[in-house]
Amino acid sequence: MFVDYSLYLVTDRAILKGEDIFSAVEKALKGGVTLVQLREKEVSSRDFYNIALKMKELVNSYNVPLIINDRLDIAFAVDADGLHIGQEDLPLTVARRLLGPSKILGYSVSNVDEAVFGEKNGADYLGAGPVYPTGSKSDAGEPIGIEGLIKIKERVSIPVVGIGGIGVDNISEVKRSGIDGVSLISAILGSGDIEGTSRILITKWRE
Ligand code: TZP
Ligand code: MG
Repeated sequence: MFVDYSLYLVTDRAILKGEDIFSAVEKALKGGVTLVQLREKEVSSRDFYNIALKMKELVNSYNVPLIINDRLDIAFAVDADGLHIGQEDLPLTVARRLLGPSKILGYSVSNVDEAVFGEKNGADYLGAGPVYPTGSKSDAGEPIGIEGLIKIKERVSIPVVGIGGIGVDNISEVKRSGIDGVSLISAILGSGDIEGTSRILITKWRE
């Protein structure tokens, strides 16, 4: 499956201040996001399932894949296009074995050792960060900076997506590191104009 990692939206309802998540994601899709990850940290399994089911239909109607954060069961239940896991989630090898070869499997890393491990053990892409300080993840750790991204990119051949503190003002600098895409929460969902900001970001990325 060809996946365009250029502008990868990760959802966070905390930042939406009550705006409906589906209409927010649809604006981002209209603006040009190329991949969407549904990340739900504080809902019941039933609610996560129901949101994921509807989100899958919406996102796929724009020919964009939907990735589920952390929950393999939810990914299976809604036949999502992939799963994204971190260092504290199911072991990567187990997730790959259960998921099968054809679904997209993403893995969060913050250094070269984790990145090399990820590539060897079944990840299709790496989410590397935080690149810059972020207010969207309390336990994100120390920023790795552009230098950290470059080191990771040099050591693996699978796609690398930068995450953490990326927005309109620094997306061009991140692109120059040579990575394959950027993953964002607040710069898109926290902006007053989700569609317009997504369009600016994808335009800058493609410059
Ligand atoms: N993982 C590392 S940083 C981060 C996640 C989920 C949060 C990114 O959010 P923002 O608002 O784009 O900095
Ligand atoms: Mg996780």
